[in-house]
Amino acid sequence: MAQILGSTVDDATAAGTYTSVNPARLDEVVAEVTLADAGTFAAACRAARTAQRSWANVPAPVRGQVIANLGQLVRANLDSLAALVTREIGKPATEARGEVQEIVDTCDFFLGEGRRLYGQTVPSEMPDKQLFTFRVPVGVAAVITAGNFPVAVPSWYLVPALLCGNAVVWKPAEYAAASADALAALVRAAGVPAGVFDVVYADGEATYAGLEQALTEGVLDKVGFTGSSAVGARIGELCGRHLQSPCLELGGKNPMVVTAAADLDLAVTGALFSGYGTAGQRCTSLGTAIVHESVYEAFVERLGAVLADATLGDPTRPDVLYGPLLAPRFAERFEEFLGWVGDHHRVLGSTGTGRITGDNPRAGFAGDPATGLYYHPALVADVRAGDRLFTTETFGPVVGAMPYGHLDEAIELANAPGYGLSSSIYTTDPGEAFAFRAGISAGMVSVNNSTSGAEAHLPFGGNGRSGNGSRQCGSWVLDQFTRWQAMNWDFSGRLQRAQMDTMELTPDLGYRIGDFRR
Ligand code: UN1
Repeated sequence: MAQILGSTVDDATAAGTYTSVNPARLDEVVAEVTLADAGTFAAACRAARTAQRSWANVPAPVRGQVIANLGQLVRANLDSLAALVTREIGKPATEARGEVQEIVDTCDFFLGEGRRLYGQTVPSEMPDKQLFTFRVPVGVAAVITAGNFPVAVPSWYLVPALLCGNAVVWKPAEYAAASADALAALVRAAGVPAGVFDVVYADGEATYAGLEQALTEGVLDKVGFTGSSAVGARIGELCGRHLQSPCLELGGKNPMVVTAAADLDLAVTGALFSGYGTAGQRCTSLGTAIVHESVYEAFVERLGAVLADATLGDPTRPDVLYGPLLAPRFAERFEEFLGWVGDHHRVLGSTGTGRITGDNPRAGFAGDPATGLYYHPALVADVRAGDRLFTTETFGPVVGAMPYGHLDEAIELANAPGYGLSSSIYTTDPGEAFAFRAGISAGMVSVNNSTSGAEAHLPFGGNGRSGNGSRQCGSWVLDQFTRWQAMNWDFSGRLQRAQMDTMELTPDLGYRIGDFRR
């Protein structure tokens, strides 16, 4: 069991403790975490402010080498970090390895950015004057992340933020503290100097108060947040009052449209993974399958059948579709979501609903369900546009299904909940695929692929209730962690006034070429 301190700040004040347990074996404690208070969070930002200046002076290619070191260290520790992720949040072993690989991919992309981080030379409208642009680090970034991707999603912030010359204060999810602590150790081992990167463990309210204090003191320049739409809105409001635009990656009610022209087996396989992989606890997880009426019954029946057949259970086994829910609070919330199932719905996909127990068993369960937070999957057919199950993100192994008649109607339904993170369409008709792409409000669109499956070098982010339009990953995230600085340098030896002392060449705008038609 790991003992984790709330912060490395000298005068850190404790504000309670959190016990992180293995959700597959609730009696196994993974870490005891001391939580920090708001003042400690602000102190960490203050210390980061001091350290940031010298980090920004380290040449970008050298910072890129630190990112290369991190990628190398993560690759060398892939097995143990993935095993820890499985142990702490119950993510199946194969998916946990994929998650760690995502950090390596992120490092692979950004290590080269240290040798680019391009600015531009821009022509001036005046002679003997040159214009330039430079990318300047924003300063101190506070990064607040969820625990469903306890190491990959944080790396999407930490890696580019550090590469660009920022200092980072990271507030991970308490229920994934041991995984965060392991990643933090690798970041330090990669050569990030002390003070440039700090980790603060705190609960939600202390974090919010700490953000407010740091913003008021002027020691925090950027907030990155991955989590719920409700908390994202609070953070956005707080940052807005301090004239800052946070990078917000929020929830999703990600639609999958299955048209009459779809390869139905492929669509069913995609729905199974995107709806129930990671126990439906990705922000890119499938929310509602919107299926053409001509194939609706066949889709529901096939998805229900493969779901009923899937192996659930011990996440260390190689072939499980999903293991336990992340932590007790997610199990409680999932039970609430199940309360939204109404009389007009049909529930398919398992031998029961709710928590899997000896009395409420799941056929073919791998292991002993009594030890962990295991839940039956639910495919809820016949959801309607007014249902809460349709309008609201349900983090957990539940997917809704509804029929549609015309593609326009499907697109309208897909946009209706007001989120806009990910989406998917299954069709063999390119016209339908492009019509969907143009009509859907989501930041990400998959064609003949699941709603999950972002890659580290493609922009990731949402609109509406899914975010404020910010994008992570690839070169797009550089705009989150740098600001453009424009420079003009006049070497003419005289004052040249822009727009007024500009050279003019006299045109003859009345000139016409004549009529050559005869
Ligand atoms: C998240 O759930 O916050 O595409 C991120 C995916 C993963 C990332 C999910 N690569 O589902």
